[in-house]
Amino acid sequence: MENQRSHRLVLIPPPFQGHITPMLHLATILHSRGFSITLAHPHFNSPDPSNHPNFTFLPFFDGLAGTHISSNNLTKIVLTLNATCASPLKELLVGELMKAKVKSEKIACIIYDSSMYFADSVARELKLPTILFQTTSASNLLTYHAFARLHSKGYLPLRGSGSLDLVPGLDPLRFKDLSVFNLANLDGLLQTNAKMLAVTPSLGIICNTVDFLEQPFLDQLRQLYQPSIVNFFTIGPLHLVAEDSCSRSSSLVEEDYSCISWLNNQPKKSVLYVSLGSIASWEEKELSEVACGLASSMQRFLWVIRHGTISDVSEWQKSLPEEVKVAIAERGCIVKWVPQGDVLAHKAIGGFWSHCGWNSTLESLCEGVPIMCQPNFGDQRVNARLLSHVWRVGLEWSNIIERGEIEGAIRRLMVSTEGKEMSQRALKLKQEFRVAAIGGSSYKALNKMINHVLS
Ligand code: BUP
Repeated sequence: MENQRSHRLVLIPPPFQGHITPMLHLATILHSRGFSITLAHPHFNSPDPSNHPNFTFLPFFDGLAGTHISSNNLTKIVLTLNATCASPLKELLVGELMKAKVKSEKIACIIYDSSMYFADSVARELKLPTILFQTTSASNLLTYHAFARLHSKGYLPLRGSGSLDLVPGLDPLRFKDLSVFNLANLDGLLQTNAKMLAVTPSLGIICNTVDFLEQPFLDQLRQLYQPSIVNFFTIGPLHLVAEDSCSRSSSLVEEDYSCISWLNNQPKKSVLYVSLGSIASWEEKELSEVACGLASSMQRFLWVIRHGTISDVSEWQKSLPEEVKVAIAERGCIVKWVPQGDVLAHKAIGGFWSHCGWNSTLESLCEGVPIMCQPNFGDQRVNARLLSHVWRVGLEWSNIIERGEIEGAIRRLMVSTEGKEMSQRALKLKQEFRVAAIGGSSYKALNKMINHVLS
């Protein structure tokens, strides 16, 4: 293994929590398997190097200073990164190649996030092998391929109700399940999509998914990419595969562990964990409806209201009806950011009201926690469809942010037979994930990938 330390991998994440987290898990796994690791990352929204003393962190210029990340400007950020970062990255890699020569090291591979597609041609210019890292599900990647077809047939923009047989096994997909539905920046998305799908990484694609979970979709992907890409390394869920490798925090925000003490005092499977992830959030009026719905559901709840969601959370709480304040004090815990892995693994958690980001989806299923689906944008809607219709561990409901609707959905998830059946199915998946990660398909795919990089 020590000999392998002379092989360095350069990993390139974009500045989004949902992409940085799995890439750091991947880095942790590969470091534990003997590689030296460099994280070459945009300056903006970057991870804290002190949490990962074994890795070298090298920031590069990105043109994003002062940007606020929201679901509305993600495509613009991706376009900016791809227009701005090629030269800074090239300069950085040339420097790394020189250092490697002095240290008798070899840069074995560049592993770039799919949204940092510019990195492929930079690496190619420097004659470095590449792997593309796909952080979304295989099924979602199939929908991205379908967008170009829809566009060429004049289907886009998609508006109104309707459905399409787009991905066998996941059909029909309703218009509203697709990230191109009702989209303001459709041209931007199609542009990034086309470029992302056109790259041909020389060593293959890593997918943060698992064979048993997405086999029919992975088969379709393999067919679609032949003959230009033959290697799909399905080595997920990365957080589970990384568990034995002394995984450290990858959060861009400080985690509040007080919620774990609070959970320790709650009965088994009694708490609903509520979070819309790192980007989406509720407006103040919606927060009040959520608070009222949570209160009248009579369930215990742990609720993430991220910093900056509203200007003053304690002032807002004071404005709530008296019985809701009492419910929050007696049965609720509100925090700004949680250690989500620890929360979902806690025995007190019985359900997750989630935006269905892919990381959150995998993290929840790996702990056998069923999901009340609240997808917002991007791949989240396809993930919600998978959860509710394919694996049947996710509750599809009206998604109307009104207290009565919310109360009804929470009760369905937490106390009804329907919810209990979802919970049982989720617990079965939990076991299957462990088999895949510990010696099973994901472990084998990881070995295959490592051999491929070293050969
Ligand atoms: Br909120 C929150 N703690 O309090 P997704 C999130 N996370 O650790 P995204 C915390 O952020 P998309 C918190 O565990 C997950 O790994 C969470 O990633 C962590 O959603 C990550 O679930 C969030 O993929 O949107 O990034 O919000 O990926 O769909 O663009």
